[in-house]
Amino acid sequence: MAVRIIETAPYADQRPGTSGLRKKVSVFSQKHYLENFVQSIFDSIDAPPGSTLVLGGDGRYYNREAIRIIVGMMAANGFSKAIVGCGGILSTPAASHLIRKNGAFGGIILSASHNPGGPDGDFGIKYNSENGGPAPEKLTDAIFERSKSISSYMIHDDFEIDLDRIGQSQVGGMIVEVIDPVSDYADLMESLFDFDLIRTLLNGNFRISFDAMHAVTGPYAKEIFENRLGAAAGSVVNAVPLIDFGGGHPDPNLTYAKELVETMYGENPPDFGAASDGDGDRNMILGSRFFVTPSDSLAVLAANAHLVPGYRSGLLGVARSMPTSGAVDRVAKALNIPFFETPTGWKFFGNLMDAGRVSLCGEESFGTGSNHVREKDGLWAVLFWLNLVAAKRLSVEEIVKEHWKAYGRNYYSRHDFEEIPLEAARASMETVKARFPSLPGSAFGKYKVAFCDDFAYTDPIDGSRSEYQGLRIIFEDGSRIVYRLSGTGTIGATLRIYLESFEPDQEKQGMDAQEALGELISISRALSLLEEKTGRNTPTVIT
Ligand code: VG1
Ligand code: CO
Repeated sequence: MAVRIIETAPYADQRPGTSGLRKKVSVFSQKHYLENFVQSIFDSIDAPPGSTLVLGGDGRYYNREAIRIIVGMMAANGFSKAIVGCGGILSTPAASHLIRKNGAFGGIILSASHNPGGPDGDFGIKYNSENGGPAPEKLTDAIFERSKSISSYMIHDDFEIDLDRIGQSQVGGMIVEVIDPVSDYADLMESLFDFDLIRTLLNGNFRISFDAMHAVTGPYAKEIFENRLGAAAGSVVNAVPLIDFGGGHPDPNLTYAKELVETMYGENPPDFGAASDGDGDRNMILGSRFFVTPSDSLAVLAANAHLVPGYRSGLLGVARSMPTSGAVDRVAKALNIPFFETPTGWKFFGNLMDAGRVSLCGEESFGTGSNHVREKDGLWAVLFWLNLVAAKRLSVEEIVKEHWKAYGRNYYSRHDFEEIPLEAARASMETVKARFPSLPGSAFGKYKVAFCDDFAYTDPIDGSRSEYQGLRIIFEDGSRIVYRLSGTGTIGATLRIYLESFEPDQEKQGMDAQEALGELISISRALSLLEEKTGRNTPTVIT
């Protein structure tokens, strides 16, 4: 009998964070660690016998081994089919699409997103539900509860599968279907955007550079930009997914996407630059010597969506996470469409999309997406921008400046303080919170506090409540300081301070963001006693 029941003991630390369980590879390689979590998922989701799951990951170290284990556990747990990306590869948005397209019960995505990979890096696992989106908190809480009492798991451990060959095989009573990870996703993109128009743009003098950062988007970007859209060979760089991402940190921002930034700010830069993260759900957009903040990007996409075939009939509504700048709020107002402010993390957008309340969503953390899937989508955002550039016949910089002129500019920046001892990070947060009763009405230079709170959210669709989602201080002129502890880091705590001010006057929209936000930055440090509590004053990463 190849199905075995293995005895195990619980681990206490399997609480999923902002998007799934993320830990060091050394943690995941502990005995039964992955198996415990996978069995906890299966015990919590209540999949009827004969269900299908989609399975794939971003190709990082331990991806293949984990897929083999999960296939064996699926077969032993009574699933009838596993749809697996060839080579174990599936970007997060492609997995979301496959779950929806195949009517699967759900999917398991192996990724730690933008966190570094390799034997000393991070690994992660996330369960997505049948709508293609990250499991809601109710389910992740149940998985965590289960993980604390688990005593055995089931696995089929005697089978052969060839992950690198497209086709079907049998594991016990289950079919394993290895599929091309790219084609369905590329077809979906082709159905949303004007590929002919973009092709004309790319066949002219317009040059693009897409940096896949040796992560999952390489094969997708090659197929879409070079094969289907005719971009010059070599437009996609670092296109081969590597288990350690080439030693890099696959996080598309100005700090970690250094190579792309050098290209775009160097001599004779391409007209358009973009990058994505480890699992393909984030995006960074650059013009020649010009950076688009993700919050502005969301606002620009919303304001111009009617120029793109997939959104020609207008948007149902838009949503942004609380720390994301208010740029999109004004677009929603101008378009007279519903607007929602949710906690951080994509899972909160899913209910709104399923209920037909929003079409476009975004986060300040380089995440943008729409109701075409239930995850944020890096390549989708890049194609959206290319479609806009082609339709408007303007450069990236011109499009953004035109937007600021019409709607005003939100100066915006996020300061991350990584690897702080948890206690110190909490002390700094508590310092801010303790001031709340006395803050409203008090002035700091030109900034007068209008309102402050610890952000909480009641889901308008299912009524579920999420609390402690970040401390926000809102000033009378609409400027904001937000403090939040990250839910995705794997070492100590990461304290994020988000800063934002609004500038309607076109004459004053040309400043450097750090300069424009200078006073707010000082206030943010003072209110949190940051240096005293954490010993830090200089952020590890500024975006
Ligand atoms: C971060 C971002 C958040 C994003 C999350 C997952 O979370 O701030 O906006 O949704 O990563 O992104 P946190 O809790 O560390 O701030 V990804 O690309 O990992 O799926
Ligand atoms: Co990601």
